[in-house]
Amino acid sequence: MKLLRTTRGFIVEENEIYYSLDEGAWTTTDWDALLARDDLYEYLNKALPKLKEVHEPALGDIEAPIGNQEVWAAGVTYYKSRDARVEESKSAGGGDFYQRVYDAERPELFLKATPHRVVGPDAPVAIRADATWSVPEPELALLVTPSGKITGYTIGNDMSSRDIEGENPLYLPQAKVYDRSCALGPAILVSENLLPPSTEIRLDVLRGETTEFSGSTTLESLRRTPEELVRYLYTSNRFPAGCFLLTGTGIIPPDAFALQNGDQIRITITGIGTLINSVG
Ligand code: DO4
Ligand code: MG
Repeated sequence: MKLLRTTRGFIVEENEIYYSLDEGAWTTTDWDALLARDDLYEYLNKALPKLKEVHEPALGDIEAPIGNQEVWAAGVTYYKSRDARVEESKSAGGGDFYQRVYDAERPELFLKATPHRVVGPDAPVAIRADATWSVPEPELALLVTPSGKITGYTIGNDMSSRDIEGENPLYLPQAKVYDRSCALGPAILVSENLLPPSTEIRLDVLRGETTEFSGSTTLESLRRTPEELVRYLYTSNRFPAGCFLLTGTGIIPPDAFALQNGDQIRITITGIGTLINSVG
């Protein structure tokens, strides 16, 4: 079952049939209250037979599935990310840190975005004005409730300025956090089950008619479990509205590749959907 936030209200999708959460006893206009529920799956399942069927929402009506949640991100959780970072930061003397964090028990976690820095599907993500080497990072995003329960999954794009990050690891917040540096959506897959290791994450970057880059990975290559990442994030740290946690990238375009304005970024995760954003 999927949950969508649209300009016309909140929508539940089950087997490609769409239902409005805006009718009758199940009316809800409070996205934060919905996302904070530990029983989100049971709640929507119970609501479903009583909801009114509606048309599939148009792409332009779908908003980022975020209210007042912070977006956090894990880093260096795939060996491909580790290898790329070791390489990019070698001359700055930072290479060793990436190898060490990949092997360590404690993961790398950083604050990626506050809600106003997040865009939804079909909206442009940005390249930082002073960056020369920017890439998309296609990542599985967890929806985590205030109590620390993972109740859903969506798609995240952790836009990154690799030249800034590579110059000095201490520049990471500047390389990662700026206006429109994060995309989320289109839907939240609400599920009681963990996603299977075979779940594929796929990235395609189109430049005009040409596919400039394509790559894929699966959750099998994710070195950390979602629960382990949440446990560290929630240690001595409260999230009154819950949060989204991006789980890291396992797809790294070759060093010669840099995003340009006008590129289209398509990120597909099995069972969730495709998040499409242009750069601009
Ligand atoms: O430490 C750099 C950031 C790593 C990251 O964002 C990732 O691996 O996805
Ligand atoms: Mg990342």
